[in-house]
Amino acid sequence: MNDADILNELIATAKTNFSQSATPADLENAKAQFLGKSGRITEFMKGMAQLSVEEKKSRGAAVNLAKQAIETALNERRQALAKAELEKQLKAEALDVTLPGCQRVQGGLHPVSLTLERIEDIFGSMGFDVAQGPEIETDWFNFTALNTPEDHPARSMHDTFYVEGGTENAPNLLRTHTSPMQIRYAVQHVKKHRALIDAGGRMPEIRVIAPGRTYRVDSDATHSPMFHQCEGLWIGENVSFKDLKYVFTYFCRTFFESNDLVLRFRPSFFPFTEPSAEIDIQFQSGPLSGQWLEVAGSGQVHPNVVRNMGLDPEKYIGFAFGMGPDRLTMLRYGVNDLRLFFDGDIRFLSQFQS
Ligand code: 2U9
Repeated sequence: MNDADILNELIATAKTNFSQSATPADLENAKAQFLGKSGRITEFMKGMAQLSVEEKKSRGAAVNLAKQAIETALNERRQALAKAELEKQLKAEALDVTLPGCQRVQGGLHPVSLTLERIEDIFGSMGFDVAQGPEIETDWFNFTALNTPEDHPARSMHDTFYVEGGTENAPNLLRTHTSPMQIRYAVQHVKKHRALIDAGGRMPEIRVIAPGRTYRVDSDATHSPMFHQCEGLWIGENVSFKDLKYVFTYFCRTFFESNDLVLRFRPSFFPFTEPSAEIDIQFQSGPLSGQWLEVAGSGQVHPNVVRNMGLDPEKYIGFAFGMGPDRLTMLRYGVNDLRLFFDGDIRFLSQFQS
């Protein structure tokens, strides 16, 4: 075989080996067999040492051409393998942009919870503490301490859910209002300051709201057996109806974000307050403009109730109010059926995400 044949055969073998290399590592091994230090091209060049200058020139040129041909074949195979690798990777990591997204569903507060937070913030800004307590109450805290007579209709089984526990004369029940929590709070407060009170000192005022769940035997479009209440209490040495009017006006105007909203106090009766008043509000603009809407009950705390807190009603006086956060939520958002709040329909509830 002459030089040309040998070099052509070398090029052909290299091309075959390269095309049979399935991975970049195989390809580099195949390259070493031809272009490496002891590869076949290098070996071929070693045999040129004894040749004449002319022969070296022509043979050298032929070897360089063969070397270039092998390097070209090598680079082509390198590129082909890299391309195949990239395609394999792209296929493995293929992304179908038409698939629906994996969005994380974010929950939100119930509209009544939003109202309760709002009430707590507004009264908190006026120095009211927030008290929470038991939903199963004793007859004493729910009725007796609140000056509710033995024969009051609210105490009947038609109105109140009685539960096991307690005694025949003092049964346990689901609280019908949050007022028992205010009594509990006041009794604790008075206990804490007993020494100061007995010494004739100035007791820090009781200023508290009690938001929470309450229960009555009642169910229709505007009544639910479980409903929310928020009651407030402010007791001190010189707390008057004037303060009630100021506090409640500020609350309503802030809650409904309506600075020209007006209040009306209508005489009423509750066993735990005397005198008592219903509180109506009137918007001056918007869809409810001009109508009088009842939003709360209120009154000066009855002397018997002040006495049940452990205080002298001749010295301590104040006011209380009670409102229904469910109804406030209906008014604020224009909801016309109370039951929507308790059905748990996500299409309704998701409209209140803030
Ligand atoms: C103490 C003393 C007195 C709280 C009061 C009302 C009037 C009242 C209703 C409004 C809407 C209940 O949810 S509702 O139906 N509440 O009319 N509540 S005065 O009186 C108290 C509370 C605690 C120690």
